[in-house]
Amino acid sequence: MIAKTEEDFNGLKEIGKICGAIRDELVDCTKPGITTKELDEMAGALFKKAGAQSAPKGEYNFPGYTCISINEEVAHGIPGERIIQEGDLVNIDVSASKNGYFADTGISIVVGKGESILQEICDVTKEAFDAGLKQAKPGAKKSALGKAVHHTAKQHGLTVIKNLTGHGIGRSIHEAPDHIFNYYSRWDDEILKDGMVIAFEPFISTLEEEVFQSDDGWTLLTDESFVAQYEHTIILTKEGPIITTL
Ligand code: M1C
Ligand code: CO
Ligand code: CO
Repeated sequence: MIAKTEEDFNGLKEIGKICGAIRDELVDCTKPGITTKELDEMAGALFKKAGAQSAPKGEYNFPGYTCISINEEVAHGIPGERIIQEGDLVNIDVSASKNGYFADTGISIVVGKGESILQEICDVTKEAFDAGLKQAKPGAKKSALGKAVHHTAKQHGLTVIKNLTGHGIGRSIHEAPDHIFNYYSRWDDEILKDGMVIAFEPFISTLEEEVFQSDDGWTLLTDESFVAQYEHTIILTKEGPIITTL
């Protein structure tokens, strides 16, 4: 959407704050021994308390309030009986709506002491997000974000996932602009607009550049790579970006 009114800004900020707080709470509780289902039920209770609706559940009938993905699972992991272990790479992705406004945020973390490459991809993904954010201005090309993401990955000897993208958001979870790539696409000539609301979510990978879908119909997997994601909802303005999900 293009945020225009005071009501738009306030509505987007309200749900952004809720999603950001729930993401942080889930990250704090991501310890060895807890199941992804237990984390997800916490999110369900927190959404209820905040008067928010889970976007995956409400918009897609996803079997969970949040998406929680471990190791070979890159995104859209279904919360269940899987027990989190020391050294796991865990992605927590929280998206929801309130009063018709949406927010989407996610982070990958390493549980306790893990292989150093795992912390490295998490750090580089955050760095790629920051590099892309610098390009996120009204009047700039949307493709500048992906260019910055891929450049950051390559600087660290890493690569990006090419079949997952960021997206427009606001009045629904996924809306125009449809794709914010993790690489430079020369066919993408879209110009970012004042008030445009986007969910920017770089995916940085140790090796493979594509994910594939699991038989469960939801989970997106890799074969022999580790992948990290970092996502915020951002309102682009002439005065600078407003991150609603901080
Ligand atoms: C690139 C994996 C896709 N919040 C989720 C997302 C995932 N993006 O948009 O960040 C969507 C959740 C709906 C199932
Ligand atoms: Co998300
Ligand atoms: Co998203």
